[in-house]
Amino acid sequence: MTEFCGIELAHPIVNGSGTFDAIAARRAFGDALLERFPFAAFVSKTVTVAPRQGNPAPRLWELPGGMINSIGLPNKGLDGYLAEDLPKLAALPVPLIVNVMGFTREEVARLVEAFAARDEVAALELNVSCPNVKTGMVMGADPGETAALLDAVRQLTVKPVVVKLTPNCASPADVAEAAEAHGADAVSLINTLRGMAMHPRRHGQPWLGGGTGGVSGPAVRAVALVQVAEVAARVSVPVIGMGGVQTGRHAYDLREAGATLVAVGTESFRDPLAGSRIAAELAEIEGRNLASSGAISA
Ligand code: RRO
Repeated sequence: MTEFCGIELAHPIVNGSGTFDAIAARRAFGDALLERFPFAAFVSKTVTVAPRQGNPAPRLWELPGGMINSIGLPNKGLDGYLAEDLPKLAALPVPLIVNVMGFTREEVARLVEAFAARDEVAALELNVSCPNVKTGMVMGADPGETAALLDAVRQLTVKPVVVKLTPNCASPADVAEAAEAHGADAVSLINTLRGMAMHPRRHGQPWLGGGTGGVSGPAVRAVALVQVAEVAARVSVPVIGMGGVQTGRHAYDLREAGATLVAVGTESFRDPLAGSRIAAELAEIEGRNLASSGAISA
């Protein structure tokens, strides 16, 4: 068992928001998905107040070490999510963490208030780090903005509030410290690193419909490791570490750097059951280490 903000989890592996469509997976795999759910908690794709179509295609570019996405937050909006998605996600056999994003503090407050009232929701994750919308400002890039956001929403819920940090700023640790000081119960990192790819045939044009995107996968693992280590050294709230995790060893490294939970993202696109495999590999490594430390006898 792993404890996270008062929530009991079967193991330390969760999904990164937006990287596993549990509703589509349930349609594809039926009840087998519920019997072998790959994550100890499910983090849903970002919800916004208004419905969104997302960015124009193409939305993905494959890299040698991962991919660039420019999805642009397509979702049904708050009302559509509450009516259609929440009942389906509540049927999953693990706690539900709902990821929300607003274009203003008032919008975030509206989302937090709405989910605070829902028993199906175990915790909230504030996405202050999406690289793919042109807001002119990413709330999570600045410690003062992050503090002001938490001041506006913290008192609206007693549920744990996780702040999803961006790697695209001067100091994620400064932002994490501000988040903790203003009431965040946990932080998660890293969201994707801004990147772009040129169109292979159209001179001077980007490939992605959104122009730029977010880089994920093994290419960002070393960046994630250093940022998780720096953030974990600065805050005492739990950290959800993620970025390029493909194996139990990668998850173990992030735990060694200070993460309590580890999220799997891009790897789930290659294998929807990657979460279960990584959880088993991690348990094996940690069990072996415990045995060799003499904490348990062989
Ligand atoms: O939807 C997206 O394009 C997206 C989001 Br909200 C995010 O937080 N991170 C990302 O890489 N893509």
